[in-house]
Amino acid sequence: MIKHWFSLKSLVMGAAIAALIFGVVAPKVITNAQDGSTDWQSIMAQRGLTEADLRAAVMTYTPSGVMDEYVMFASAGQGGQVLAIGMPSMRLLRLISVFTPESWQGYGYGAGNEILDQGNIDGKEIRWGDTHHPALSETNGEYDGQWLFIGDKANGRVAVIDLRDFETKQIVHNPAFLNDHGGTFVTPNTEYIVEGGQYGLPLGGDYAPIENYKDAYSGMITFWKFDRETGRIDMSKSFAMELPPYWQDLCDSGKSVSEGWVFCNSFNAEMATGGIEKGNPPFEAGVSRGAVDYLHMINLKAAEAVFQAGGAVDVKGFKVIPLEKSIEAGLLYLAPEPRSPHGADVTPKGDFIVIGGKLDPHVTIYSFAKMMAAIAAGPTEKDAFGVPVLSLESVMETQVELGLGPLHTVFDDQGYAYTSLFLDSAVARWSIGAEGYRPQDGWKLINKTPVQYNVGHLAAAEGDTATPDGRFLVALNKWSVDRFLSTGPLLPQNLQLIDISQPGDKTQILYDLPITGAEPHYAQIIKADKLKAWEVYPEVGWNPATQTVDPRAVTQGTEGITRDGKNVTVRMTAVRSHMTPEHVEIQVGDHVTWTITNVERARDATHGFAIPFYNINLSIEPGESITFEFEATHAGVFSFYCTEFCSALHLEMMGYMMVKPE
Ligand code: RUQ
Ligand code: CUA
Repeated sequence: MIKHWFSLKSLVMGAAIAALIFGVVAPKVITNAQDGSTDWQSIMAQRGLTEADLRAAVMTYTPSGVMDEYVMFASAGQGGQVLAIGMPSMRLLRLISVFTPESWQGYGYGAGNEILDQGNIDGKEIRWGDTHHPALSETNGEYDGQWLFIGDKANGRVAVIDLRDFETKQIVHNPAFLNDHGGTFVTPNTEYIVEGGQYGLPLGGDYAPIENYKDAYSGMITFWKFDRETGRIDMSKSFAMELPPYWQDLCDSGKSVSEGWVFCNSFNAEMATGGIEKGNPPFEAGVSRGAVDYLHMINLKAAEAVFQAGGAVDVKGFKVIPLEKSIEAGLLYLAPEPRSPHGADVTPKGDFIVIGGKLDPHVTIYSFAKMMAAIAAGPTEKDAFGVPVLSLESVMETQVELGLGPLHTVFDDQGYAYTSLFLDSAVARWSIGAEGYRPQDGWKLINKTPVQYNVGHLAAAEGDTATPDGRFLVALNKWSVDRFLSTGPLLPQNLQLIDISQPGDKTQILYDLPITGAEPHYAQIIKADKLKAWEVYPEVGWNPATQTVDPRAVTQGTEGITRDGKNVTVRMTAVRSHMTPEHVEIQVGDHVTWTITNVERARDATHGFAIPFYNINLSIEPGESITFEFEATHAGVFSFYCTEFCSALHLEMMGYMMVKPE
């Protein structure tokens, strides 16, 4: 299917240009004596590679020691984590554990437990998440490389990751609601992190019979106030809005002209309640019965004012603006969307909102200016709850027919939009026919790039900013089927890197990256030079939870074990290739508080620390200090050791914890 729109000559030139870009020296061409072909030509022939393949290789190959230009942060679905992937090499750089314990990073095995515990709900320990949509922090509508946010669809939680050390710092949960989907998205200066709901539920997690769905169930959107000073979400300044029990789905924040507004699609205006076993229409039919659903337009600026003026009520300790209040204050408007919509994506200039059609071959483009005019003119319709409804004609700019199953749309620097076509397994490139984009082309489909297979989201380089970079697009495909060697019935997902640097129908798949672990729903791609990650922790004794030196940190020469009744304190340092002390003698019944400080300053000199049986496993990065506690419940001799192969004498980096019987 790949069009050979480039010649061998342009390929060689491309290689030369790539060599210039990547700073590599073009290799000396070796001629094969037998047939006169050059070395790379015979390799091509041997491996059955085409010119297109070679072009893809040249565009992605990144020699050892050469850094990638972009970093993609992808969710890791029901694995509860986030992946950092270098682009264009598609090298996996880091897994960041967020909602799920992870032993390599020592997350949840003695360290990180207090962060995981922040995500407990009503005291119930929850140790996984379904991560969907990562959002990078923004300043003036541009990624600033400081923070990353990610939502947990299953349990309605949001996490904060600090991009100085790529570690999770906070997990929050709105006690008024148990699931989400339309998050996370940030406002252009990261004042708020938006967490949209998904399935209708009774507020506050209460019980209500499903027969009372319309009256007793609600939708929800939460606005988490982010405090850059503390690097944490401020619960006391965060609030939510009750919405009708339509299934709000994907949201996006307005930017530039539409800054201060938030847009969400929804897909159960029918308020279907399922129950196939009772002879009711199943959800899949009931939810798509009607001809239209509702785009939600939320005036966040005005909602914030209502919340600050005391217009929210308390639901399980969280401030929620009731639906009646939102209607009265003009915070919420609806507009019809074609049946079974998905995705809500704001164009780079903030002037249009694109909604995919799942069961409709079009994307529908809404004009923000028309929305404002229609609101000013006064909506004539209301929905079943009294929410004003703007007519489709009054707010729609146009529709573009793309193909089967349009879902999500991202943007580039050439005025093109890209929409994933789930049923077609393709990426549609289409032109935005408005001023500032591609008025010369009008609103029209340009080409479709087949992808393998069942594409969900797309991510474009700097794609959710006010000024996307273009160049690279990634299709996040749900199925890989025949793309990789078989790993049994459970197959990886397939992330495909696509070259979008050329105009018109010249798009090319460059690379397939199988992702194991779980499904990366969405990703954001940031220019690598915006990230300013620490090489080692700034000072020895650093506590990543507070991002300051921990007063409990241990310096060399001050190690030791002290006892106060049943409370034992172990103060330990780790450095290649020993831990001090090496003998830890305690008794059954002791409560142990154990601090280990990695006093290394060398980059990458991480030590692990495991105590068998006691379920302790830490990753102590250079400069880091970790304190963990446990009860000495079992007598015996336990060989603790470093789990990172840190030095030639790594195997000797161990000690004995001797627990005497009572
Ligand atoms: S949406 S299923 Cu991002 Cu297409 Cu979650
Ligand atoms: Cu430290 Cu191995």
